[in-house]
Amino acid sequence: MSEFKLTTVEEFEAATERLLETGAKVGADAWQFRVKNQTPHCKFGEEGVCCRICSMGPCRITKKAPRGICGCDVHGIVGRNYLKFTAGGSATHSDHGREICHTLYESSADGCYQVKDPEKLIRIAKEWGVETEGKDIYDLAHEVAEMGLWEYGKPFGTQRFLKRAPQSQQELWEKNELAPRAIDREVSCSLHMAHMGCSSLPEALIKQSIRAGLSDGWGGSMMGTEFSDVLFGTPKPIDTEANLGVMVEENVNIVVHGHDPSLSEMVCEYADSPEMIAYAKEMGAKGITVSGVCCTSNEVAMRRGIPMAGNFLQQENVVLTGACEAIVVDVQCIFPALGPLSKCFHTKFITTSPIAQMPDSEFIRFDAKTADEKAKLIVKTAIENFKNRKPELVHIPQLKQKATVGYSVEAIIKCLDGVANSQVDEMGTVKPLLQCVTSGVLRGAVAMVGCNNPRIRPDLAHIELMKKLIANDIVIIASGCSAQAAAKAGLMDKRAKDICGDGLKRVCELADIPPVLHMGSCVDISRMMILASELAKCAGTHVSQLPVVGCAPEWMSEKAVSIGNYVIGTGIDTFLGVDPYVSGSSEIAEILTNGTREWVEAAFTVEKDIDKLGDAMIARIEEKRAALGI
Ligand code: NFS
Ligand code: SF4
Repeated sequence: MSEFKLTTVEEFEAATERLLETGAKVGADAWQFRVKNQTPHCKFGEEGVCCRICSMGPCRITKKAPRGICGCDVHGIVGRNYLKFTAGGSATHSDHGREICHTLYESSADGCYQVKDPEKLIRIAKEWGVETEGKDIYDLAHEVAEMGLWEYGKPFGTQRFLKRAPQSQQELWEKNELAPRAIDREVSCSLHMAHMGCSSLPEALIKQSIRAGLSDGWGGSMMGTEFSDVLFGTPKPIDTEANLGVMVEENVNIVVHGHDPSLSEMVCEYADSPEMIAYAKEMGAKGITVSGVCCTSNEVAMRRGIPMAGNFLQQENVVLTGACEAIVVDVQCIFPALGPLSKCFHTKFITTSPIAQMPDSEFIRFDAKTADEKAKLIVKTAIENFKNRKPELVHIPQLKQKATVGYSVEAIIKCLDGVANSQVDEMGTVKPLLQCVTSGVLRGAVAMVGCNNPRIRPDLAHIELMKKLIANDIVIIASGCSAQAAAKAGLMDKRAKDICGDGLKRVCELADIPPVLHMGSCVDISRMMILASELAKCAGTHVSQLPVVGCAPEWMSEKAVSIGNYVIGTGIDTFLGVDPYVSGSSEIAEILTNGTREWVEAAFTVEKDIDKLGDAMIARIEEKRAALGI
């Protein structure tokens, strides 16, 4: 076995520098240059004190001008901006979940999509009170999918999945009017509250932010995750690789980017077909390599072992290799820069969703009914583009690490069974995991999530924090671009156990797992909510009492703020490395970092110094242990 060594951020950066040299040759722009043009950022925007929700403004709050023209003070303005930011994220994640419900509704025995995990479908159907006995699996799929779609617009009641939370959490939600009703209603209601002349009371604005967030985490995102598992299979541990070195120079390289697995699953399926591989050979390539960027990458890595080319701030790099025949995208986190950038190379930038249309792209509209022919067309387009490569521009940085991914809640339960060798029923329980925590072998767990952001040296915060935490016997569950940062560094290689504390190292050895567990894409943070809930139920505590915290050190998107709201809304303290534009209001900042405890027993901590952020998490975990007397 070759010697194991983590890849450093310096090595990532050297690879990027080399790619930017290629970019310079062809006159390509890159985010590194655009950041310079955009700095320093507008202070009013950064503090969240600018309001432009009516045309009497824009109003900017300063010492000399403490109120907008309508009389709104800074706390109302910052709070409204925060609520709208959350609503944007909740709408986005939830609409992704809605698309998955539609895909499930379109599934059939002989159509483009089948049900790959019928047991999970039956489990959800029973949970929702649907009669399953003697029913055709596709009839059941359609019935459950339609029920899922009603969760978006039902006139009465709250989200069905809330019942999965511990009773104490459900009671808090009810008592404080935080239990999310129909998902679309929470998004609309947020926009309504943030309209000119509606809410300007900080408590009301933050409460609604939490409720809109919860409608994402326990509604739209949870359905996105659960029904993706039903359609494409519940993830199980699988080996893959990560970083740009997964692209293969002799092959046709197709990069899938975005979020909805309906597209990428189909593209992978066709790229793997003998017909397409033969066609690629005919066109002069050795084969076809599909790799991924952002959350789409997480989806297909977990279910198929498709390698991960990179995370958010690496999306331009895949084109800069000069070896990318097509970058195929669906929705979210896609740089519009990919249009002009692809024009500097032979790369086809293929957009597929009416929701994400961009200049300088080729639009191949994708939908559930014609998914197979469209996916085939996309793969063919990439293959036929191979001959247009400019060999003098091709350079793939030879950086990659092995990773074991695919730790769904089901998979974690199964792996951990081996550790405490307790008797488990067929579904398994989280008892062994809990025993590891109560005995102190593991001190606790951190959910590391979120993006990259040029405000933070890319990937450094994710990687340094993870190294620090695992050395302190804290297991990491990771998702989204944070998970990819870990994989690129080598932290999802099982051999990374050697840089852990003794307790975590022992657990990794016994359970045969890496210390950083890949739980999926950002909608899969709903898996983390289920895991935390199961642990709390098993321990007979509130979620807020568990030695578990959340962390998004490099977050950037509206979705991330929605996530933050539902993670604290579920009772889990959350640590951020980037301020969510609220520093302009002492009242909003106070509610978010402390006041929310009164409603949900958790709050945010914002700390830009990464080392201090890590210390604060460890201290919080130890505080929780002490309070439980463990
Ligand atoms: Ni999450 Fe996924 Fe990445 Fe951030 Fe974007 S890909 S949904 S938002 S950037 S982690
Ligand atoms: Fe200004 Fe009030 Fe209009 Fe906002 S709502 S732009 S603070 S007048």
